Amino acid sequence: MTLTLYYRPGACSLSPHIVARELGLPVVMDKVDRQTGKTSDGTEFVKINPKGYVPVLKLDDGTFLEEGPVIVQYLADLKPEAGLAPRAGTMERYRLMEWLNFLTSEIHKNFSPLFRPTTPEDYKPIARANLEARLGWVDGQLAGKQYLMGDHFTVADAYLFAMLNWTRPLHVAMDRWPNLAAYHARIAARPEVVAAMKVEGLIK
Ligand SMILES: N[C@@H](CCC(=O)N[C@@H](CS)C(=O)NCC(=O)O)C(=O)O
Repeated sequence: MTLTLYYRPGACSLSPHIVARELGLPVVMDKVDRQTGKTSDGTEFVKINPKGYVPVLKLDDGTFLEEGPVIVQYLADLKPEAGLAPRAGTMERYRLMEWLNFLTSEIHKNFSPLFRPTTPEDYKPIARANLEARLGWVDGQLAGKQYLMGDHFTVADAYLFAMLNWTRPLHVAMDRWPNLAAYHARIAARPEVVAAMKVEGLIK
């Protein structure tokens, strides 16, 4: 089975990259060049995903799967025994999807305007306040827990980790949220996370 993950270094595509590595799946990593917008073979990325964003997973049959929260579940379901997502149909799986939906709509999309050069300056403090309120809530949820779902690392943790990496360039100080800061450091130390970060050139 050949899977190809289109990614941009340090973007939310780091989440499925980490998941693939944690699962031991031999996913081919194809970098989308930020300047040219082309993949490694010179294809215009918008021809692959007209929405223009990573991640995209190319499947064995040549079709494409989009949307990070769905891609990570697809990958986890290829190796359910690894436990990166509870079995489909269980209440625990809905709890995971509850996290993924919160992360994508409330965390990810409050980060996005802070990166976009076209965001009006007077909106940025509002987006920042929204983001900080939600990160503060997550900090409370992590009290006494190793990971979002409890003691086990899941695909939701890969997603939140990828986004927490953005706090540094945006000067969102994490030390006011001790559970979240410890959680970020805990995930950063996982061997497959270190390996994924190295492949993307995020650390040496
Ligand atoms: N709804 C999409 C959003 C993905 C997204 O926002 N991707 C960003 C990177 S984190 C992106 O590629 N933005 C366009 C760009 O960087 O040019 C998903 O959840 O996968």
